[in-house]
Amino acid sequence: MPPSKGTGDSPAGSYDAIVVGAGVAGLYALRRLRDTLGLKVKVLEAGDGVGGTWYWNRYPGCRCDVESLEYSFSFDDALQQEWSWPERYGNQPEILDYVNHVADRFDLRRDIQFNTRVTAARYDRAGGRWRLDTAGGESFSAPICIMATGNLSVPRVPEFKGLESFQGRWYHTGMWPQGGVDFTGLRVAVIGTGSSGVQSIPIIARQAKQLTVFQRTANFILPAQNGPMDRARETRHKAEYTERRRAAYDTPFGIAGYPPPTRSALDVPAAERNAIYERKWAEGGSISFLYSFTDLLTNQAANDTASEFVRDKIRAIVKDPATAELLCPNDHPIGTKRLVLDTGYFETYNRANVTLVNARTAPIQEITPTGLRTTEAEYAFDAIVFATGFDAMTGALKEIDLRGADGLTLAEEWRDGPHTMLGIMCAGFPNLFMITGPGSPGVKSQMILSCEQHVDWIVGCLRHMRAHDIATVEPTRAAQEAWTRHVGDIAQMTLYPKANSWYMGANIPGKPRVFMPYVGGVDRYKRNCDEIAAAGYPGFVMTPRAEPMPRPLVAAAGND
Ligand code: NA7
Repeated sequence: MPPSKGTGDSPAGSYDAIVVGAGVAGLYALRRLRDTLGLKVKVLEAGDGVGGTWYWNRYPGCRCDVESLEYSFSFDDALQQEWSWPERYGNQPEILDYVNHVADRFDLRRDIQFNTRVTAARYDRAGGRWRLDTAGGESFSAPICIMATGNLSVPRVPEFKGLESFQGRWYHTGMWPQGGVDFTGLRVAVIGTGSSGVQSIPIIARQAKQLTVFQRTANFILPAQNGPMDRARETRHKAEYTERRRAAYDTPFGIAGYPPPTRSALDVPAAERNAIYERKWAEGGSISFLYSFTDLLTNQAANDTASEFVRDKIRAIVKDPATAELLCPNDHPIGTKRLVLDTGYFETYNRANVTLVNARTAPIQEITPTGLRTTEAEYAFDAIVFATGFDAMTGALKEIDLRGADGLTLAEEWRDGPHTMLGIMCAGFPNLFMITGPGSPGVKSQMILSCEQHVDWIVGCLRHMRAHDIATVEPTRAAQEAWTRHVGDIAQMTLYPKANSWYMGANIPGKPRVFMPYVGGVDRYKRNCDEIAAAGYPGFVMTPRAEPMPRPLVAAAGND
């Protein structure tokens, strides 16, 4: 372990730990490493503010699909008791306010350097340090490096010919201008109907003169049933917060309060089954719906019953039958792509100024100076919105020239898909930790809970190293490959690999088709992590420090 805070003579740019990213993961890592372990930490952040995903995704309608009472930090009871969310689901400005409040409340900003994009990270085995270079030409070094770079942080605009020739304005939902965009009176195209498209389309439709939506794949979309926070429910929830947060770790998605299903969809008569789906539809939310029956994500016939229920809903809402049919998803089982929660999405297609175009049968060929051309027609637009997603899960890590002890880059190591131990570490990359990396349940869970769980596990590991005079930790190749195989094996037991999703890397041309998240459940995953820690980290190589650390090590005061 590196020395405790305040050793005084370290050169500029030299720290005990460097954290890349000041989103929820990076902020919590800073809080724990600095305030619990007493380390000298620097957080490097590309943006000019905290918040990560919630900092960049400012598109209209951007909202979390996990309820706000759940989607928040659990590490400080006063924080969770005092913060009050206005609605059932937090929207982007509210969540960003919350993250800023956390940064101020715990005095985190003083250790964050904004407007600093990390371009390279190399490990020097002889010196036992990571050296990070930034786009601005600065260098930082530390024995410990934590990549809190996010799973949906590299926005992707498809490589359409002619984009540079477009004379109107174009936007990507994940790089939205800070001041917002006014589409009043404009002819607007939205390309993409994932969560970002579905959330923004109803709002853009209300402003635009004409909105044309280009849909390549119809998605399963459920009503969020958002509304003002039910204050009685909030009071009850807050009274049970500690217990609820603990119970969340015993659930597959990291969210407590949904009674686990007990029956197969196929064991229930059709009328009763539909009544259950109807109740879940009215209740709102995705987990509740997927929890209708035990086998919606593992049995195609069971899944078909839920898929057909949703298709019938679409047919009932959308008045034009051809548009309704085009909006009906039919190429993947429900839940195998990220379920989208909406507010008034399907109703939007009943507006006279909204048109849906099938970009599957008529793919977009090029952007023109005045709009775009598909294989079938040419369209004129004043503005184009790319809601085309992200190079998910591996994009941000592969974008950095990240080289391990043997000089190989992570991108080379992951040529055929990500190989990780627990989604937290990689063989050959000593003391480099990822928060919610591929191979962890991160994106399939309540993300803040997973960030906290990963950081807590890392803090436990660093404490173990400090107690045993260990200089470096890294997983063995054998353990890493066993874990990576296990992640794949679990996925194969489900319907998930049937969808061309960003979980599979399918939205990026040339990206290996590997199912990246761990879908064995947060509960099973956390037990596994805890058992590894309790057993002294089997599957990891711990290299002793050449010279024992001077004692005593002074840990700063802070919560454990
Ligand atoms: P997603 O879910 O990856 O959605 C991207 C959308 O863009 C999706 O509908 C894609 O169709 C579409 N797309 C991508 N490239 C093209 C081209 N070339 N032509 C037409 N359409 C295209 O990203 P989001 O930002 O909406 O959501 C990401 C996550 O954020 C979401 O899952 C939540 O977890 C929050 P495709 O389906 O690939 O055919």
